[in-house]
Amino acid sequence: MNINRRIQTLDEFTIQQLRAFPQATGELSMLLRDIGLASKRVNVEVNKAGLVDILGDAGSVNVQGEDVKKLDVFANNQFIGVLKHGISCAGVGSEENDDIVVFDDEVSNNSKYVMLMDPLDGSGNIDVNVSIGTIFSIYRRVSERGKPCTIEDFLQPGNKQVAAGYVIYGSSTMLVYATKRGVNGFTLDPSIGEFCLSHADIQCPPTGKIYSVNHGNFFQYQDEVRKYINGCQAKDKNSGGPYTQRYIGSMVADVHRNLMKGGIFMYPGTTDKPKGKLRLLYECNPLAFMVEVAGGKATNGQQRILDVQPTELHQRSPLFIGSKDMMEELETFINPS
Ligand code: AHM
Repeated sequence: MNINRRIQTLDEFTIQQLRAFPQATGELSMLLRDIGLASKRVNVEVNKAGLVDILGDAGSVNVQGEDVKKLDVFANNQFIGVLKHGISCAGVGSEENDDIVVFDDEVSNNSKYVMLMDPLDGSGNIDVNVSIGTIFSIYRRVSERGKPCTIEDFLQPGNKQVAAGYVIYGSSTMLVYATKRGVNGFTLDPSIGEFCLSHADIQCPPTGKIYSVNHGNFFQYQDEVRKYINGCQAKDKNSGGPYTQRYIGSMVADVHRNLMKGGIFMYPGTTDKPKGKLRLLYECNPLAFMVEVAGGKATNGQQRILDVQPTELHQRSPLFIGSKDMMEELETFINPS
């Protein structure tokens, strides 16, 4: 082993970042540490999912009307449990809970932040050994400190996010998070149980060769979106088409790949579901924040995702997200000026 090799753990990194802000209290570092801890617990269960009776449906339906998988429930409980017993989070909004979960105790009421999350995104893929993820979004609360947090703390536009990130449980487990200062990725080293900085200052390539969309819905998309998709398949594209189609069905994995390699991900509205499937607060906003910090773009087809004023905890939104040049090309189809 080369003992001179510099390995920086997630905790070391966040504390180092903190030193740039002498007035900072360290609460954000502690919150990220708690997220790392909860995700390590989830990771253990994801890795042994084939061995224990934790695969499959929990037998209930969540607020979105979708079957809840057992690992969804487990992940939700782990994150809420760890955050409730930490000192940085006043409450959580989760895909798995109808209402916000308010940690009404003395320590939590004095906490600075609230968190929104999809504890296990891509849960349809759990049973078949395909990458899944956790998505999180952190806001500074707007309600009075010392009192329980309120729904207003959660219904803030994405441009108010303090930090956002995801954990991807894939061929390796990675935690990637962004603040306005940058996007950094940490790979879990299972031998020491620590997330170690592996992808510093991630930049989304301005263009790429990959487009990600559910082609099964093609005839339900609006004409402009269909024309853009046809363009992605055309050989004579100025930008060197045809593009390659990749769609995992786990948005974290699709967006992570496009963030690293360049590409565009789309979940447009359909004739049946004009607002699409994805949730603004804990799926679209955190990924939009990360991709923008990395140099990319994200819209709902009409407006920058991060500028949408939320009205409901579980509201849905169409999403177009990815490399800057590819997004600008898309905009010439769906939003011509
Ligand atoms: P989930 O929260 O139930 O897992 O749904 C979200 C997932 C995204 O990760 C993915 O991009 C999308 O649903 C896939 O949906 P579809 O099968 O309609 O293409």
